[in-house]
Amino acid sequence: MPKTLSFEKIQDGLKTKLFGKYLFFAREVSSTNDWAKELAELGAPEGTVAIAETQTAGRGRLGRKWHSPRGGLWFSVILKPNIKQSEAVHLVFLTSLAVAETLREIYGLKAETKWPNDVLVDGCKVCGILSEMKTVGEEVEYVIIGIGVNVNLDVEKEFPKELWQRATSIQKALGKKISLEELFKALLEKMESLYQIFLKEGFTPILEKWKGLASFLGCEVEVHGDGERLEGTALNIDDEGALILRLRDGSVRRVFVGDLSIKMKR
Ligand code: BT5
Repeated sequence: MPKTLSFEKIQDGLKTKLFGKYLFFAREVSSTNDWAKELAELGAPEGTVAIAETQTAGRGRLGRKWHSPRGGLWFSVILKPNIKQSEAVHLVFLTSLAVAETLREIYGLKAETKWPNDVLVDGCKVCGILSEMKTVGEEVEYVIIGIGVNVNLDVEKEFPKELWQRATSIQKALGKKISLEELFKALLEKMESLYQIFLKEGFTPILEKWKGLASFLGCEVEVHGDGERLEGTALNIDDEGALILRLRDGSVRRVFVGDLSIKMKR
């Protein structure tokens, strides 16, 4: 299975109507989120996708580095839903759900969703999502959903040592390489079908499915964010995407941003 992406193969047989109808492909870019933003500013329609074989400046949240060697899927989707700025976080949940469901259905992997923006396999990060948006007042003009999936990658060879315990790849989990193009098309198809549900029925059905794949709920967790470290039990996710945490002293907090690590499984 090659590490290179074939532009013909990522379009061939794609069953979506909206996602990937306009598809931009490059061997190398700085960040597909930056590229998609440029395209959105030029008037690219909803569903436009920018995908690259490698990124030289792939980003995570808070400007953190996202390692993007050849063999992964690094792409960004432009969405223009009629929602408020505070609701844009729903699209991150929708996307991690799409990735987790796809990895389960096609490859039989026990993929899990983790607050706020991860998909885990074997307790390690296999996918990260970065959403960025442009707003006009309270309304969203467009959202860029950036998706990074570690696919045909040798974690120990291609990632720095500090990620060996925290990151995984589909290759590592399955013990073999898979078709990048097939996974990409399946992801777009799943995202599109969940997006239709989201537009018709709102966030509730998405969140319910997401929670069904979130094994950290009910666990002892640690959350780093906004300059503080919180410890407690992850009780729930509310309809604004906030983590509901019961702290050691029994009080309950809603947490909107942060990095969560699981201390003890249920
Ligand atoms: C994320 O940030 O998880 C969002 C990642 C989004 C990447 C996509 S790729 C396409 C699009 N274009 C971009 O430039 N970005 C998006 P965060 O939760 O902040 O996690 C970042 C942290 O994950 C880093 O600080 C590392 O510790 C770790 N990390 C970096 N590269 C990784 C990788 N490939 N796999 C797993 N973990 C990684």
